[in-house]
Amino acid sequence: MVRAGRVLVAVASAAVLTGCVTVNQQQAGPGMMHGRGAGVVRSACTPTVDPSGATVAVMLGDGGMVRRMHGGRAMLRVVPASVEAGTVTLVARNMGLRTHELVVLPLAPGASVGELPQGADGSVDETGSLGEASAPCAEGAGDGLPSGSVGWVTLDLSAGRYEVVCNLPHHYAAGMADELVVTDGS
Ligand SMILES: [Cu+2]
Repeated sequence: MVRAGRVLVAVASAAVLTGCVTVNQQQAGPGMMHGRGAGVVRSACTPTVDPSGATVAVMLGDGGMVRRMHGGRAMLRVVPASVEAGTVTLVARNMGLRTHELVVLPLAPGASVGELPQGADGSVDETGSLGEASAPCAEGAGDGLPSGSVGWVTLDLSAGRYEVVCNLPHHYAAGMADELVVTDGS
């Protein structure tokens, strides 16, 4: 099992500035890796996490920025895929070009990710949702995470299997779902 602390460190180091400022990456010159203060090249937003809990990074992508890695398909990846029960902060980072979101749904025994029925609007039933991250540079629900933005949600998860999805129209069918396993830690 991967300790959540490492993920937390990674997330924290990737977001060294406070506030929520998205800077055009094209403004970054060759010195961007060395500069301090100047040349901010990413959405600078520090998720609020409980250091005593687990942190799960959720990468949201689509045919834009992840084309090489995933053939241009929409995708959602949860890392680590397993954490201990208790406080869990999911930090969603939209690496794609389109707006996405993160919704945590229970995964029924015997069910697999991607099997939920979709309505005529291309979304799945969110009944039983444990929470969502869909507000840029904020915790909880909002209107969606625009390209390059970060959102997060802290939940108290009991042991079980969960399906983390993007429930914007037709994104689930496009492959934006992944499994998160929560263990009892014993
Ligand atoms: Cu999406």
